[in-house]
Amino acid sequence: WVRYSKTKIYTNCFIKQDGKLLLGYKKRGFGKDMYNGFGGKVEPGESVSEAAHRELKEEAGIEAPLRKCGTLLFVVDGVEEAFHIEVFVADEYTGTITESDEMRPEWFSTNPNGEGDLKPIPYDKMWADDIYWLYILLANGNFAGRADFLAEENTMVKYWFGKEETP
Ligand code: 6OG
Repeated sequence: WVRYSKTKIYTNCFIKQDGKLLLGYKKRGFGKDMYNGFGGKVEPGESVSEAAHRELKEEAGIEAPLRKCGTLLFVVDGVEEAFHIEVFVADEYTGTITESDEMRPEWFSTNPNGEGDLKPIPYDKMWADDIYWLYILLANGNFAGRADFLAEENTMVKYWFGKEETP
């Protein structure tokens, strides 16, 4: 394990509305064939919030009044840089949800049994950390967490996640 080095900052955005959660099926690159929120690297010269809005537009074709709700730090065995991810959420959006080269958007039910045509949130096809904080996001809470992942594997060897207490 690299004990200290640099962090790279990413965004991850979720849209929730009326018992539904919008996720994207990642078609290529990092996290391929898994579902996640919409996001990516913060580019030089832009703020984290600007990056979040840009990535949501690029990957899902929509705009939304995003609110920052969580901070995650991941260290991967053998990878020098740690991943710092700022998580955003919105309860509404404007525009037409559009598939991109990178992501295929899909609605899921927040009900564990699904609802009508909608399947429940596919935790088995998501990063292993998501199940520990997504329920806090869905309940409008804020959270922070960290995890150590094995190299090129969706396996956490050590982790901690928590709901932020409001002062
Ligand atoms: P691009 O490389 O496609 O951005 N990401 C993670 N999200 C979760 N939930 N868990 C992880 O555990 C993650 N590692 C990375 C950040 C990658 C996108 O994937 C997210 C970005 O939204 C390891 O530009």
